[in-house]
Amino acid sequence: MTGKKDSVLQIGVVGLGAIGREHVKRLTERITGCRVAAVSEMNQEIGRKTAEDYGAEFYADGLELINSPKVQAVMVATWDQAHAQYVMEAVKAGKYVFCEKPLAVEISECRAVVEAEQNLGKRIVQVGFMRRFDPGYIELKKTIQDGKIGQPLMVHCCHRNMSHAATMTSELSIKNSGVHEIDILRWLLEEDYVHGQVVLPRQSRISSREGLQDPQIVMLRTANGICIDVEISQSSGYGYDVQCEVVGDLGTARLPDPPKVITKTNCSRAAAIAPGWEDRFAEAYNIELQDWVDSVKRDTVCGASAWDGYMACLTASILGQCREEGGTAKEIEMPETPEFYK
Ligand code: ISE
Repeated sequence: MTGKKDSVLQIGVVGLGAIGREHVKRLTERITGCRVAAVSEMNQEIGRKTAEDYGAEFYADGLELINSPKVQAVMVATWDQAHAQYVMEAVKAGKYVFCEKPLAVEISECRAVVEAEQNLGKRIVQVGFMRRFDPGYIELKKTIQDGKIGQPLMVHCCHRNMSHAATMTSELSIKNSGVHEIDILRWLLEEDYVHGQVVLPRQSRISSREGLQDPQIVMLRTANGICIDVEISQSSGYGYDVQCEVVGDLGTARLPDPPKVITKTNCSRAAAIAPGWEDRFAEAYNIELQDWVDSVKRDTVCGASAWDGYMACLTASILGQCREEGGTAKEIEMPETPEFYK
């Protein structure tokens, strides 16, 4: 892509579920310097309709889309289980690829992606951990790095979804939702994890169904001994709520709650809470995708790398084993980051 700064980046999007459709809209209406040239979707009716609405070409086969000469960069937004095969194809084709989180659901798939990228000799994979672009998390990281709260000792977090899809399981609750926490806290603290554990509270009656333990509490310890607890819930019932408080030896720092108008009426005080991640992290997605497009046009990548995706999947998988074994604590052995990803 060198020397293409002023051209229009031709993007092919594979997968048009909730996030895929959001990205097509955002890339078309909000992000500058690019266009959605092609889309692919298993549900051909949705695929063809989206292609028509956005003046893109429809491909029934995602692999064919990736290899089309009309596509310069690829976005993978399929269901999680299919991410790895499309990312691998894009790497094989030597095309920049933005993969929605998680990079893959299996550790072996993540390992294959980082190996393929290293063999190619150039970083072209970005994983869509959009929280890294959220102004609140960026400010929180700066606060910690400026030393305002001293040395971080503990982090208390919660990740509450208002409700969940019928396909949600105990495993996905960590691999699909919890994976955001795993990535953002590793980024925030700039430390790898050495230890993990899962604690299972009483089951919520709202999300009571076979195969879904909800909520779950994930505990992590970093290399320097910072202790993290994260409540992951798929059914808060009241809204989408993401909280993070870092406790240092000199003070605490808390992720801002997105500012909403506060009303005071009838002896009560109220402010709206976002119903879902689409609203809560809208700004983060805007910044993330604009950055991706601009970076690709400069022939480089930004944001979370395939290595970060691999480390998140590794941690989530070990936590999954902890839960399956009734919550036992486990060591997390994270390999050293290769030079290529530093
Ligand atoms: C969903 O897939 C997302 O990525 C959201 O950001 C996250 O908050 C939610 O829990 C996931 O299910």
